[in-house]
Amino acid sequence: MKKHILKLWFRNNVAALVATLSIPLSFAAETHTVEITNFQYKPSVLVIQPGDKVTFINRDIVPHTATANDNSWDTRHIEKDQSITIEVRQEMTLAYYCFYHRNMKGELQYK
Ligand SMILES: [Cu+2]
Repeated sequence: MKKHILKLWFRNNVAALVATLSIPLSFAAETHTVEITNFQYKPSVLVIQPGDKVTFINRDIVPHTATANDNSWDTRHIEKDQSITIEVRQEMTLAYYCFYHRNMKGELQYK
């Protein structure tokens, strides 16, 4: 009886462990870069998958942000030649703008 329970426990937990490990291995998370130059996000539309990371680099003299249209995420203030990395989550709002320059718009897009 005891041996049976142990065997069952082992089987269930090993299966769970294998399942846990195989999820991150099933696709490789990528890190993408969006450069901000001349008051523009480049690329302005970036194709991503949940789990990926996006690094925003500011190449302008003035500070910028990348802020979700509904303000649910925000890089906040990015100084010249500084960068902020965010992680893409499934439920995330994909359209963003610059808090300081409202005409600056960018978009993340799922594959
Ligand atoms: Cu800006």
